[in-house]
Amino acid sequence: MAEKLIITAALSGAITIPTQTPHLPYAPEDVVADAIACVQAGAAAVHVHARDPQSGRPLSDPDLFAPILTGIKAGCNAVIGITTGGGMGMTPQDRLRVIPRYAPELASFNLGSMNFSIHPVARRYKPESYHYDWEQAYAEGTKDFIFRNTFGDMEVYSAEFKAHNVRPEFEAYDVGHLYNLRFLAKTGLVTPPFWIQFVLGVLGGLAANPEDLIIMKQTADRLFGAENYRWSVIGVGYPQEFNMAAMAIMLGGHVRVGLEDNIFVRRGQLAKNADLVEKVVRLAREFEREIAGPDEMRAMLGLKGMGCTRI
Ligand code: KMH
Ligand code: ZN
Repeated sequence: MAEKLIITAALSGAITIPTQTPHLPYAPEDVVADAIACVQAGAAAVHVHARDPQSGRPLSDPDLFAPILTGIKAGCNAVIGITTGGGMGMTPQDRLRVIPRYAPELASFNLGSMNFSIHPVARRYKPESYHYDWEQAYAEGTKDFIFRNTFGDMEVYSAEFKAHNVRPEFEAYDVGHLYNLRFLAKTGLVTPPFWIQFVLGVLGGLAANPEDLIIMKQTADRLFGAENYRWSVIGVGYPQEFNMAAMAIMLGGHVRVGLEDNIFVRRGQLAKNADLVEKVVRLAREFEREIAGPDEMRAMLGLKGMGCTRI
């Protein structure tokens, strides 16, 4: 019997733009409301980015996270994972500031530098149809965006995560990233057991298809040993998000969904965050996979608990 399914809700991210969907939350009260609704729907964890509350532009100012994090803590017992991936235009140093500030239970740790683009999205919209003036340049600008996570950066990140007792959620977009993680482990910078997100479907990384998911899982099994890591999958786009979710449910992995990665619950039907979680819960029921609550996730991953954070 596979262990209980951990569902993470990625609420807003830094890639989806407000013009794509009216349901994208960016004002803190909307992000908090979505987090609570997702936990009620079956999510154990939420993955949090911050944006300008008025325009929805992704920003890295640690102060912007405060009302979101305290609101989520007050409203539900979700495991809160904070991004250190940030968004376009943010330096690795900017992105890391949330770690000493909040010392969360969990934070993303991206495993390599890469192209990371949504520029094809920009082609779908006429210049006059954007809701905010930053969106077109942001989306088009990703064509030349290098998502920087060098070995030097990862060394600094490893030390900072350790210093503040933050559990890394390793984000692996390609097979090479798993080798990078093995290198970090070999040099003693990080220690198993690992919690890894296979991020599939980003333009610049592997695709969200069954073959690539299996390659990631087989490579991780070989490099780390199946007993030394747990995996979850992000399928970017629709229907990839749910195709990958179904595979993870079958294969004993875990699932992340949310408007950060996909905006549709059915073809052509825009979703709220909780709709995406509900759909995964329905799929899991069909496969008789039980859902883990936040405290069950804490026990499974050995997380330190909200009481040990600065939230
Ligand atoms: N936007 C996702 C594809 C992070 O926040 O560190 C990857 C992500 C990275 O969630
Ligand atoms: Zn993210």
